[in-house]
Amino acid sequence: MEKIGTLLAALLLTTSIYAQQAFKLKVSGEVGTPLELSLQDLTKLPRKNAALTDRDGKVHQYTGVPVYAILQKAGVTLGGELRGANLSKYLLVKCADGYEVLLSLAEIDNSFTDREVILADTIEQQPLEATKGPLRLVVPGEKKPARSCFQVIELVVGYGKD
Ligand SMILES: Nc1nc2c(c(=O)[nH]1)N[C@H]1C(S)=C(S)[C@@H](COP(=O)(O)O)O[C@H]1N2
Ligand SMILES: [Mo]
Repeated sequence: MEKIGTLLAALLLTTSIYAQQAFKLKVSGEVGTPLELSLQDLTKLPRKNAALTDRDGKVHQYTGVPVYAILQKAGVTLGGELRGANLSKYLLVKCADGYEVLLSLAEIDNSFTDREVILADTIEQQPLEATKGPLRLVVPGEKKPARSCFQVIELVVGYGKD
């Protein structure tokens, strides 16, 4: 019985390691270069902290990669290029359960705001639990955590102009 338990634990561990290795974050839409980033790829980008207040008012510390840095890597019109018609572009963040949230590009551009929106992979210095990970969008400075969507799988840049 004990052996079966050990085998099962080993199997679960292998499966979760495999899932982590197989994971790819897609970056698509109005981008210069569409990307499929592994968690390993994300380790090469800068890291930032962001605080998120949960539904019970408790503050949690997350760390991860600024969304700005990921979009910059994909050649999205940010910084000096985020003006004129480009201001009607948006970021749609898609999650494994079908949940989707939208931000305007200006909300994540550090030439517009000091608020650092990140794709987090740790909470309180620990990896996110499987039901929330491997990546969670953390939108700090909001009254509720509804836009901080978990199990993010894709970033889609769109054009909202009529
Ligand atoms: N993928 C995904 N992310 C989501 C949601 C969801 O249904 N799916 N719900 C949101 C809402 S409405 C809230 S209040 C918070 C809850 O986060 P928590 O379960 O970590 O407290 O997650 C947000 N992120
Ligand atoms: Mo919510």
